[in-house]
Amino acid sequence: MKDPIIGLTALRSPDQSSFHHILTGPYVRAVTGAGGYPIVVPAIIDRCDQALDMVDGLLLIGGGDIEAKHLGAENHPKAKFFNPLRDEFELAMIRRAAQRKMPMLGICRGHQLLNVALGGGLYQDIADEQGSSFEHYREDLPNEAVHSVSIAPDSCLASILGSTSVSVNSIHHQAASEISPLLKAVAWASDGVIEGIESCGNGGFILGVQWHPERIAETMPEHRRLFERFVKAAEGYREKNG
Ligand SMILES: [Mn+2]
Repeated sequence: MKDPIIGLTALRSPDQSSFHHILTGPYVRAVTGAGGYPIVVPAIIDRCDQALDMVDGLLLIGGGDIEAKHLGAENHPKAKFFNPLRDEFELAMIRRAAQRKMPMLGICRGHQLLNVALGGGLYQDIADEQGSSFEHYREDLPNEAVHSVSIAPDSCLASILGSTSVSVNSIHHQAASEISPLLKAVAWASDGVIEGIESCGNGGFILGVQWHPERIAETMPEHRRLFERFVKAAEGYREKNG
């Protein structure tokens, strides 16, 4: 049987003359290592359904900040690396995938976007809007654990990781605020920043993590299990809908 196909939304190159769609290696390795076959889903706004028809699961990767107009707010002065087309495309893809009950995994920006797409809110800057002085933006140590996260014992996330606490990397200055009515907050840093959201009852599987498990999956095997569980959910989706 062929591997479940995982569609990964792409970064778009900051080089505005080339418009490359970029997918970095660690995402490809993490999905492949978990038994999935990764494909790049380019941001073509009027082809969302065509893209979703081709895949068994949707992985929303990391990237720049979401434009605040999607929150009904003004952009915070510290918000950066906007990509308006990607925002619109990913928000539309998430809403359509949710209607199909397609498994989704959101990483960093993808985790925040899952929440926003499904009706939740966003702190545009943790220090200024959430009032935490803990530094979550550690791009100097992208592949290393820099803080711990506590996980709700009754959550899917805890059962996947086999623990109610995990060490994570952290490359973000924004964070989920109010949680979508379709999701639950299930993981927190010690300053209260939400690091995990999920909806995994009734055969569905939506998981968002604020950290970058693809970058530490090889050194900290518990993070590999997030991809394994996601690919398994995609396999179940294909069996049901294929
Ligand atoms: Mn963090």
